[in-house]
Amino acid sequence: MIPAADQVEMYRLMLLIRRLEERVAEMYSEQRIGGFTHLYIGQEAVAVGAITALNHDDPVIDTYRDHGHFLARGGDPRRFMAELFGKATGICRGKGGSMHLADVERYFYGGTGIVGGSIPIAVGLALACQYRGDDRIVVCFFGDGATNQGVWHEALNFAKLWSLPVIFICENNFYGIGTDVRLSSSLSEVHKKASGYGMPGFRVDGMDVLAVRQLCEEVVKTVRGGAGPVLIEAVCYRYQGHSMTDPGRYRARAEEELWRKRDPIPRLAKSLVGDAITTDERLHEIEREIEAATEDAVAFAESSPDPSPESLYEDVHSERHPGDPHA
Ligand SMILES: Cc1ncc(C[n+]2csc(CCOP(=O)(O)OP(=O)(O)O)c2C)c(N)n1
Ligand SMILES: [Mg+2]
Repeated sequence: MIPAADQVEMYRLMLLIRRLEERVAEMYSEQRIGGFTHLYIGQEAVAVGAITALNHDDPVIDTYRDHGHFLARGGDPRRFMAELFGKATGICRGKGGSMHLADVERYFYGGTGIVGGSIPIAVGLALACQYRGDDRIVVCFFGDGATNQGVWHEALNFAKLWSLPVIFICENNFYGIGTDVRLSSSLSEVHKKASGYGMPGFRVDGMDVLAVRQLCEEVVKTVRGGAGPVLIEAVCYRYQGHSMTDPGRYRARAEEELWRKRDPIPRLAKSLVGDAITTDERLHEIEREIEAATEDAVAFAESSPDPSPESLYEDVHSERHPGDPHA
């Protein structure tokens, strides 16, 4: 049984991601946010269920669809919004933007625009954990499209061969931009690909945060215990287009409506109240707190300074982060 306080916190995190991203969509339409932006709306249960099953210092690494994971990891909403606005107060001083949120102090090694690009880096992080003999494990998030990249196969092969402490989490939302997974992948049930590398593969309902958390807790235990890597396929759906500029005409409206009925947020609210874990009043209070935090994040971003022209020459080469044993 997942502790009551954890369940309420998972509700808060999913709602925080949802509300902040709704504001991101508005701000993007008003051209206050530039560049590419990929919304995570619909998939919140995967990031929240998985990341809350980890220790705070287990490294997490991600794709360009990284808002949800950054926030689930405890990232600051103000510095999140400021980063998207390209402001100096952003988590990467306004130089990363939506696709490259990174927060090394929270062991969040960030997003990348390269499909599959973070997967070998995750394996490197896991090799570092093993080499140092600490008991940390790495979690790597990616989409169904990434599992057809050559680098994915090399990384999984190496991870198994060296029995590395890494959990690969594929968020199978059935599309890579506009391409149906059945048209791009020889095996559209991604978890079955694990058998090609002799590692366990699991499939979970990625619209059910409690199911994701439950499975991840079990898998985290075995991986931390030294059993080697695992692949999890979380079946989910993104409600919006691939990015802010994609109207998503390749999907049937009926399909979209079907998935919206499985929305993880009201689903958890229902069980929280139904199982007397919390009250409707408390959930409304959380909603109000999140609305205030969202407005505060936008106001902070708006009133923050742009990066100075001189700062272009800063952060070009990485420096060791004192608190980061992986640096
Ligand atoms: C190496 C590489 N090839 C192609 C692209 C263009 N591209 C960007 S996103 C994307 C689709 C990826 O889909 P998926 O992995 O399923 O992730 P999702 O967007 O569904 O979260 C592609 C092909 C890229 N960014 N990098
Ligand atoms: Mg996809």
